This record gives sequence, C-alpha cells and structure tokens, in this order.
Amino acid sequence: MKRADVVPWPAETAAAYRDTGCWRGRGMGSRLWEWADRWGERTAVVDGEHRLTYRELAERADGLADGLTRCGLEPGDVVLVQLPNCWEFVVVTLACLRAGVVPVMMLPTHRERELGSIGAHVQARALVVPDSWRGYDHQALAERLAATLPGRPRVLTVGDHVRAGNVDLRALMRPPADPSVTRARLDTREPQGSDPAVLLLSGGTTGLPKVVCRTHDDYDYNIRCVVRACGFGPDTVYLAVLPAGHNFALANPGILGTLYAGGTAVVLPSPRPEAVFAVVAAERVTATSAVPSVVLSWMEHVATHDVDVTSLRHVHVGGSVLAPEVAARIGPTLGCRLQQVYGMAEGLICYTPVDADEPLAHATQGLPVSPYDELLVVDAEGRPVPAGGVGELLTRGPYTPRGYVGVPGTNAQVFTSEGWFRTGDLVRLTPEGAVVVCGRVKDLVNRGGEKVSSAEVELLVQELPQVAEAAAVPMPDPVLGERVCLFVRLHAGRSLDLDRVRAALTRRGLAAFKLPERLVVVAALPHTAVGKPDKKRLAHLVAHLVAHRD
Ligand code: J2J
Repeated sequence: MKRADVVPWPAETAAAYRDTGCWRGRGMGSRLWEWADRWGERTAVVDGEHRLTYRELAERADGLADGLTRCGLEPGDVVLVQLPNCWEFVVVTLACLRAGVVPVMMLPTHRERELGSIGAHVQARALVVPDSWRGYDHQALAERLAATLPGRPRVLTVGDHVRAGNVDLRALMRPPADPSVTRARLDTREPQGSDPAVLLLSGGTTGLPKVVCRTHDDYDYNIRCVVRACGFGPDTVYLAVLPAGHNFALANPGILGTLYAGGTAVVLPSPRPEAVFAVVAAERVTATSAVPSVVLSWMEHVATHDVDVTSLRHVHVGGSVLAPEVAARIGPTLGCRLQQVYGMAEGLICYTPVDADEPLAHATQGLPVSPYDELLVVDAEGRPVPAGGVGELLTRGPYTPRGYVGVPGTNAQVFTSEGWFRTGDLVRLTPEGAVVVCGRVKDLVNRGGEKVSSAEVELLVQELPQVAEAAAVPMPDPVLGERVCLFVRLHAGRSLDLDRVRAALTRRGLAAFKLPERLVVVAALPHTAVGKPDKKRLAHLVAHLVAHRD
C-alpha cells in the first residue's frame, strides 16, 4: 500500500481533532505497556485453557513485533490476517500495532477470491493463516496465493503443522530474552498517530475491494469513546464470539476495548449457544456482542436449557436490523441489559446508553459515541430532510476516514466534496438524536450481519457461459434477515440450476456466505429508467415468492 493511497483528513480538521484531545498523536501499540504496567498480573486474554496476563501479552506481542521485523516486514508493510478467534489473533494484532506493520482483517470464511483481490490491492507482504481450520487447509490456500500475488508474500502459519518454507508464527511469539531491552528498542520506533493502524474491509457494494484505513489516532479515539459508552472497566469480562476481524468484535468495544479498560477478553471461535453459555458460566462473562440472528439462537437456547447467565450484564446487538419486539425480549430472556449498536467499518458507531429507557433501548439503534460525530440526513437530491424525516445518513467525524484505500473513482462517489461519507443507510433521527435504521439505498445483501456485495456476485455470475444477465438481491429470511437470491436471464437454449451456480462460484474462490441460496430464471429482467436491472422490483418479487412459499 502506498501512503498516497490513504486519504487524510484535511489539515485544519486534523488540527482541531488534535486540539480537542480526540487524537493523541501516538501509536496504539504504546498502550500495551501502559496496560502491563498498570494491570500486569491480571488476566488479559482467555482462550480455552490458555490464559495470558497483561504482562505476558505485552511480552509476547513485543517478541512477535521483533520477529516480524526479522521476517523482513517494515513499518507500513501490510499483512493479511486470517485467523479464527484465538489468543494468537490478539498477539498478532498487538504486535502489528507495536511494529507499525498494518494488518488487514480478513475473515476465516474468505477464500482465494477475497484474499487474492485484497492482497493484490494492498500489496500484502505476508499472509497470516491457521494451518487448517474447520477442515479447510488455509496454509495451502496461502501458499497458492503467495505464488501468484505480486511481491510473493511470506506465509506465516499459526498451528502445529507448519510446512517447510513457511514461518512458524507461534515460535515468533515467545517472550524476548530481555523484555526491557526489546521494549525500549520498540519504543523508539513507535508509529505516529497519523500512520495506518489497521485495514478493515467495508461491507462493500462494488466489485472492487473497498478497504478502510484506520489510523492509530482515529481508532484509538473510537475505542476510548465506545469503552465509555458501554461502561467497560477492569471488572469487565467480555466474550468475543463474532469473528474477531470484524470491527464490532475487534474494537467496538470488543477485544481491544476490553483491554483498554483493563478487563478480560475471552475468545471463542463460534457463536453456538452450547459453547457460549458454557463459557459465560465458567468465566463469569459480563458482556458480549452479537448480530440479531445469533442472539435469537441464544434466546431459544436459554429458554429451553438450564444455563447460568447470572454474570451477564450487557449484550450488544447490531450489524443488521433488530425488530423492536425481539429487542424487548432480549433483556428478560438473557437476564441482562440490551445495548443496540449501529456501526460500520468506515467509522461512525452509535450505541444506546447503558441506562437507556425502553423506547430508546428497544426502538432505536443508538446515539453517536463521540460529541464530534456529525450526522446529516438527506433526500435523494442530497438536500437535508426536515427534522425527523427519513433519508440517507451522511456522516463525518474524528474516527470516520475521508476515503477508501486506492480507489479515487469510488471515493468521488461515496464521499461528498465536503468530506461526508454516504452510508447508504436510510435512517431517521429521534428528537434525542438517536438513529433509527429504516432501510438502505446501497446495493448489498446483509446476510446475518455479513455483507455481500451484489455487484461482486453478479460480475462472477455474468462470466458463466449460460448467463445473459444477472441480478443479486436480498431475499427475506426468518433467521438471517436476508439471504442472496439470484435472478438470471439465460442465453437461448441454455439451462442452469442453483447447484451449478454455487459450484462455479466456489471454484472461482468466492466465500461460501456470498453464494446465492435461491435461483430464479426469468425470460426478461425488469429495468429502471437508466437501463439497470430494477433491484427493488426483483426484491419485492422474491419477498412475495417467499411469503407464498413458492
Ligand atoms: C441495521 N443495520 C445495521 C443495525 C450495522 C458495530 C456494529 C456493527 C458493525 C457493522 C460494526 C446495524 N441495524 N443496528 O462495524 O463496529 C448495517 C448498516 C451499516 C453496515 C455496516 C460495528 N448496524 N448495520 O455491521 O461495516 O447497513 O459494520 O452501514 O460490517 O451494517 O456494516 P459493517
């Protein structure tokens, strides 16, 4: 990634964020020893039997920060990190922050297509993967990619079966022989506040990779705000079950927010209720976060099993639409308070307050976490709507960057000339300033919180020889909220079924969660006035088909 690919805030805005104290002007890695000096022997991270104190975490992260340098990685170099929720993920992330190496947070479900296109876009210098995970050989995937990506990135493997030629990452995580010497050396090379800290993947609405560069200054501020909004402190025991590479579980407040507060972050690689409630009871978990579909499965489990949730105080729910009726049942069922969250990798985070009254907690998606967040609701022509009206949400602020990495054309469309980010979400604001999500104008499918770009699916489908025209739209689903439905018009005399589409896209390396789950072959697709497939009509059509069980 070239530094010029990262869009900075305008100089005077940046100066204002520094003057107000939002931006500290320091690398996030410097937090590591602030924590260790303060909370040294307290438990920082729990992963099954594995427990790390704050001191051990700092030492291991420093050991790895040094190790990354020995592998030839320099400050500003980008690495793709594809790990399940495990203690090594936390060490890798902190080591990167300490060394100024920039991790791209991939998901374990990503495959060739995602890793390949993102890896090429950011010129990744290394790929961090598990040896294998859920029966899939990630090391082999990384090796194939490393052989084809420009710059031939190194493969850094976490696991017991590191193949020759790859780097054994666990071996690099050993505490240094003399931690104080390593600490002092790394201190002198601390990244600056304006340097890239992490790269997050946008929900994405185009076929192109959309990568959000979060700086040390802005991400550090984001985390401080969210920790405050959620009342996290040293007595917090947070359980991370959503993929840790997601902004939500990583930093809102998530794992990093827990560490900022001096609490304990428990990591679990699956949101399955059996595993979750065993850990909630064993570790006396006080807070966790989930997307609505996951929280529904938890509520069903708790209603039918004898589980101990007495430690649980807060559950954060967001990422996709939560019906107010469901919201009202969450607290009583799980024996804790609900905090709704509306957030995005691009920045803006809204939380309902810990002590919100019922209308606020159940029927809104929260208030912005920073007083410097700016929110504007506009109509289709970009004019502000009257107070309380529905429109597209635009936002800017001290932790909402002004552009994606290396895509000036997309940025000119997605960001206004005044630096507002067009969220693509339709919202209204309550008189208190809380956001209520009412829909969206962007072209994606929100599958249980995982965002699928319709264009990405359509571009691949259009390459199939049978297909003349394709449109991917959301289809309503009682569990996940939405799934991908694919409409196609075929060339004369050709046929196609869902299994063949899924197999073809899988062969092209597309992640499984993006695969269409229903195929509708039509003689002609409806079009809008500008000649594009009329997605609104198609979405209505499939909603009708689902409602009538056709
Ligand atoms: C409806 N839609 C929502 C909500 C996000 C915390 C929480 C979530 C994300 C996230 C995140 C929603 N109701 N409560 O990064 O830190 C949809 C919107 C939004 C998009 C962003 C975090 N909360 N959404 O979901 O980058 O459409 O971030 O623009 O994955 O999810 O997706 P993403």
